[in-house]
Amino acid sequence: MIRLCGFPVSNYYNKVKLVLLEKGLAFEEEYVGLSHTSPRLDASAARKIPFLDDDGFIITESQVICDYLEDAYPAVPLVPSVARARAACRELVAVTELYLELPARRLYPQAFFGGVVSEEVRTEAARELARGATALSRLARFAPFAMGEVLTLADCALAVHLPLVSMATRRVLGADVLADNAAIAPWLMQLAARPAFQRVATDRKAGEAAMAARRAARNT
Ligand SMILES: N[C@@H](CCC(=O)N[C@@H](CS)C(=O)NCC(=O)O)C(=O)O
Repeated sequence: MIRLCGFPVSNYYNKVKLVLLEKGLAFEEEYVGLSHTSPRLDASAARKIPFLDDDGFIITESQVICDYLEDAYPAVPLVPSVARARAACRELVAVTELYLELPARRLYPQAFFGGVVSEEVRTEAARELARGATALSRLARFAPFAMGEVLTLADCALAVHLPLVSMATRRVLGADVLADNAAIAPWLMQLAARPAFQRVATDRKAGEAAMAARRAARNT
């Protein structure tokens, strides 16, 4: 049995979950939090989530997990079969994660957790995010899917990352770094009609509510 380990508030967890759902694979979810004392987290090489446990084979890093799923369970492919198209699909995911999600992540403490990020961090993040937004416009087609006519791994990754990038930059930098890309909103709306994306959204909302309740209980 495939077990996806982590928690449904994580965008990287949800990227893998979308891939599992869209590939139609049977899997279980195992809640693994980031507590320093969690023995289950020891299974993850860098003590990060998500990680996958496929009958005792443990593998970490969302992109590596998705590549493993593609190799081990090819029946419903989510990466094109032609070498150049395969590379382009993975390039779009890499560019989005390196130059949009990761710099936006530096803003998350202020955007989502009540902290404050320094002017220096904001300036550095803004510079990198501008590079990412330009690269995204060059690489993503959103016609109707991220890579063109068929749904791919890129849709699963971008759909969990881009809304966070927009929200974090709007809240911390005062403007959505992706605002100029008019194709994103209709593409997201179209994906939201798919059962896999609906399930991930529902589970994420439940996870956020549970997290807020735990935080409130700690503060009383
Ligand atoms: N490159 C990793 C990123 C995963 C990641 O950043 N996970 C976060 C939760 S969303 C995490 O485990 N953070 C704990 C930490 O950094 O110690 C992947 O693609 O799986």
